[in-house]
Amino acid sequence: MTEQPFKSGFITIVGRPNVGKSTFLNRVIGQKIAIMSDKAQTTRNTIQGVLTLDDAQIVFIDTPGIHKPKHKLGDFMVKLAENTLNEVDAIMFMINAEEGFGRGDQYIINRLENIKKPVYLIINKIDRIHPDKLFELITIYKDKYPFKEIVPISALEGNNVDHLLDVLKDQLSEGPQYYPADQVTDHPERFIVGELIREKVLEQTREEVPHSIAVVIEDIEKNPDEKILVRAVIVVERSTQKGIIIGKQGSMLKKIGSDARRDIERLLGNKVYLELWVKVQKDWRNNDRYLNEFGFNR
Ligand code: GDP
Ligand code: K
Ligand code: MG
Repeated sequence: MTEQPFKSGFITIVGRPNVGKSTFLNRVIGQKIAIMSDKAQTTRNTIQGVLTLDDAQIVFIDTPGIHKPKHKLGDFMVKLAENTLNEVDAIMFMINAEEGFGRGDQYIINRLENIKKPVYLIINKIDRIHPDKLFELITIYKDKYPFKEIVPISALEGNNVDHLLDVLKDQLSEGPQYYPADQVTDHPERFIVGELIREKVLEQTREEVPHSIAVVIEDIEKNPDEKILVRAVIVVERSTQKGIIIGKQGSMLKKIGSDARRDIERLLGNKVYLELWVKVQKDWRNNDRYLNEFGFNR
């Protein structure tokens, strides 16, 4: 019997906001490394999720959704997504089975025109549709781009995800194990802690607030045999937003804090004392200095 060579490679996941990119990543990695919500622009930086199998290692890159940018932060996010396309071994273009082909998809397909990497069309959320609709979608999308393969899945419920992993694995060539088997993400703990807090703010707020916030982790203090102290600042653009996030007699901030603390404790495997502040920083999304300070490096 000849032994199969170890395979590895980088695969990026692109698609309109809310199609389920982060949900997929968390499912295959088996741990919450990318935050999810029903709001667009939840994912702002690229997140690498590392899946190590017996015979292969796949590094997934979860990108902020590709869409027409409206402000500097949006511009940064779109560039980030586009830049990864030429540097990976394969591309997963994920769509939401509940939605038809739209301008957002055309925009992404235009971006894919000059890319020489294999592109897989992933039709997600099949748990929400009738099989007839699936057939219809496949017919429409087949004409739009020479996809290497079309794979329907449910990232939420797990349908067909193992099959997709087999398909992707076949695509990879022989390569080294880039990351140790127990490492699931390239992001530092501090980043994920900030994201977990941002997720709770997104869950609690409506309309313009979600997109106007940044979370800055000022300190993570670990002392043996004690609770880990996490000090974080939620940055908003206007004082009205500060009021919303704090809530009546601090009720909303308290809820955000206790929900986030639970997730952070799971991540760090220790009891946590979370200190949360809210600060107004006018128009930070259009200010290069603040973008840098909040971790959106160009
Ligand atoms: P992203 O913006 O593409 O990263 O999308 P998210 O992963 O944040 O998911 C957006 C929303 O879609 C969340 O509310 C998810 O729970 C939901 N979602 C993701 N995948 C599925 C799926 O396969 N089926 C259903 N029913 N919902 C899903
Ligand atoms: K989202
Ligand atoms: Mg996401």
